[in-house]
Amino acid sequence: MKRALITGVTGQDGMYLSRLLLSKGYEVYGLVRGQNNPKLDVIKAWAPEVKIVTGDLLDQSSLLRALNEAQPDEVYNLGAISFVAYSWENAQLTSQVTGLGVLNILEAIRLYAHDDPSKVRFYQASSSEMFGRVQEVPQRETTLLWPRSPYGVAKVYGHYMTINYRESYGMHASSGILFNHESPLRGPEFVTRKISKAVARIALGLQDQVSLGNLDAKRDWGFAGDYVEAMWLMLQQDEASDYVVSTGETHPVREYLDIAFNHVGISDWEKHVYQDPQFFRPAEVDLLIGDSAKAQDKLGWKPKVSFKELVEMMVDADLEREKPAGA
Ligand code: GDR
Repeated sequence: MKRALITGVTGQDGMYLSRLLLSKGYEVYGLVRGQNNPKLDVIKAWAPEVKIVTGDLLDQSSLLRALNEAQPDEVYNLGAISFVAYSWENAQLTSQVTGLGVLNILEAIRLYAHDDPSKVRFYQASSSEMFGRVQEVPQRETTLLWPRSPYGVAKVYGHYMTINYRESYGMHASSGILFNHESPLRGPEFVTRKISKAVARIALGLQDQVSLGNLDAKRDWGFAGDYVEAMWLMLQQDEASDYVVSTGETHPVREYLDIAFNHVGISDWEKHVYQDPQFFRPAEVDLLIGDSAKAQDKLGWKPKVSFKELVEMMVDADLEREKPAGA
């Protein structure tokens, strides 16, 4: 039986990945931070078989302890401060957790597996946010990185540190450059879930308007359930490497709104949406579109859920959650 340790297990990807690994017969350990973490109950309900270990990406000795307890064959580093907008307000903390946290876990693995650092396979959650002011369209593994947010800068650090540990110590360390990926488990601070939740509530007569930022920003949005498969596939390869994971399609926020509102029978949705300067960012990533040819060729991976299916899945889940009890 293989063993895996997941950091960020209480997040969207951690939840999908834990179920995927459990379905493949893994013994799954999830690293959870803090005292009385409110998300603990969520992961326990979602996947009760996951064994919880406590630790913090900022505390290297806690990571060593977690590794000793889990004795993993595979480590998936999904833990991070992941909300880009927040990273301008908390740039140092984001740099520490999202950036330095990667070094802490890599170094902990190197110390733990000192006889053979390649025996623990490592996945780093890198991000399309690293492409920022894009230098090439579509973006691929070799595209020059130009991050446009403190979050993006921290992810670049983690990305290169992963490559550095692979090259310096022969670690089986792979970096997945994942474009935006969403699901009904997405946090409500991200634009897709913010919209799906608002649309459901507007359809149910529970609210009338939603305030948003830049509606012209474009993203390459896929389904998180598809993307965690790519993570797993990366660690099953003989050689570690870096892979872009994306759908190859880009859509403006406006189009997401259009599909979501039309799904609940509202076509004149503009009257329900207003733009609020507080949701605009100091610097924007305007056009993200990924070329996942390498992942498709080498991993045999491809996205299954279309953009329209994704939007409708999220709206349907929020309609279910928001409908009055007994309805
Ligand atoms: P992103 O996701 O920053 O791409 O990072 P987010 O959903 O927050 O923003 C996407 C785009 O939508 C625009 N936008 C708004 N965004 C939010 N959150 N709220 C709004 O009201 C709003 N209005 C418009 C934003 O300006 C932006 O252009 C996500 C995260 O999951 C990262 O952790 C991950 O690395 C990347 O995706 C890939």
